[in-house]
Amino acid sequence: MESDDCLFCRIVRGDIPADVVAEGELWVAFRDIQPQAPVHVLIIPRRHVDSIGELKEGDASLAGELLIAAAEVARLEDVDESGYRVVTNVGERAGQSVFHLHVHVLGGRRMRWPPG
Ligand code: DGP
Repeated sequence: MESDDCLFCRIVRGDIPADVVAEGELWVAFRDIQPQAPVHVLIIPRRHVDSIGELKEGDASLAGELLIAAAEVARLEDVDESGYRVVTNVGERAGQSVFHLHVHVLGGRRMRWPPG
């Protein structure tokens, strides 16, 4: 999908408002509009990537930054000690509905396993 049509690219550009909780050079973190837990933040790369399935060897620093950002968001949202889950869905069958890579950070309640 071209970035002009991509919902999360539009959030990165500021065309669509979002409740931003943190930002880095390569990423933006904002609250999910349909929270599945008391804390539910999405971390997205500023650059359009469909999913982690599209990441290449040269994207290692971006991939690492997204995980480090997840830990930072957990600290900011005060769930770092109580526990939290980091999820990224790849493909429609796995539950991906927005095809711009995003990492979910969920916390503030007990998580079950296996996920549905
Ligand atoms: P996924 O199903 O893994 O692709 O997650 C997409 C998430 O994006 C879903 O939890 C709802 C969230 N979402 C969809 N549209 C918007 C939006 O316009 N703003 C925000 N903040 N979140 C959105």
